[in-house]
Amino acid sequence: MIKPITFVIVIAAVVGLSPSAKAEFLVRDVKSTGAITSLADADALLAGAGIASETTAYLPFIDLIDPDFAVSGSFTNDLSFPNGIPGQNDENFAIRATGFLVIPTAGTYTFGFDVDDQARLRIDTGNGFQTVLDYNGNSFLTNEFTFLTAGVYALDFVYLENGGEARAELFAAFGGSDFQLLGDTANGGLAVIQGAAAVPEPSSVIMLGLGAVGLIGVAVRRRRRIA
Ligand SMILES: [Ca+2]
Ligand SMILES: [Ca+2]
Ligand SMILES: [Ca+2]
Repeated sequence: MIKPITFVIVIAAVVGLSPSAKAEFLVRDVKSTGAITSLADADALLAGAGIASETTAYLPFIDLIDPDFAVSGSFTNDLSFPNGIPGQNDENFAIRATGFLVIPTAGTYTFGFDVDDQARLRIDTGNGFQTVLDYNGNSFLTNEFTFLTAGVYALDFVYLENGGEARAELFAAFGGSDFQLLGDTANGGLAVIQGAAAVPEPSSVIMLGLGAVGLIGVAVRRRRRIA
């Protein structure tokens, strides 16, 4: 059980936190030596089958295009796929984007993607990853997902491009708000952070009465202690 003095430490950690340092997705972008046409193909590629090249980057949100062949989609903050080759219509590649989603308020959120070609979103609420969005033939797909407590939840997003245009967008809405890109906190989007593996169980944090900002402070403080 954390003693009351810990509150002081947590608040101090929040004050010293640089929000931009860890507020991002980790994105691995892998090009295949052969055609990939399904999420199963993408999974196999990301697991190591037929890798032609790859690049890993930290990105603030998933609003990605191939600038050489794309329609922007629902959001226009477009970033380039990290492993894309300038001047070339890139084909047959997949990305995995990971991070920890900060849910400030318990409740039902609506998640969505706008992609060309396919994607899948999974979230771990503590009992293993659950599929939230799974490509079903529609490039724009939404689905509701309920969090019983506020907290920090591992997120796993897989996307693939077979041919033609390439676009990946990942967003959510809550409480009647408009969709905002995950990670785009400047525009009201949910925060996505890295390195939250040492975060205590959300229920214990809620018990302490800490909000989302306090939770990030706990995560950073714990990681520093481990490091
Ligand atoms: Ca876009
Ligand atoms: Ca393409
Ligand atoms: Ca395509």
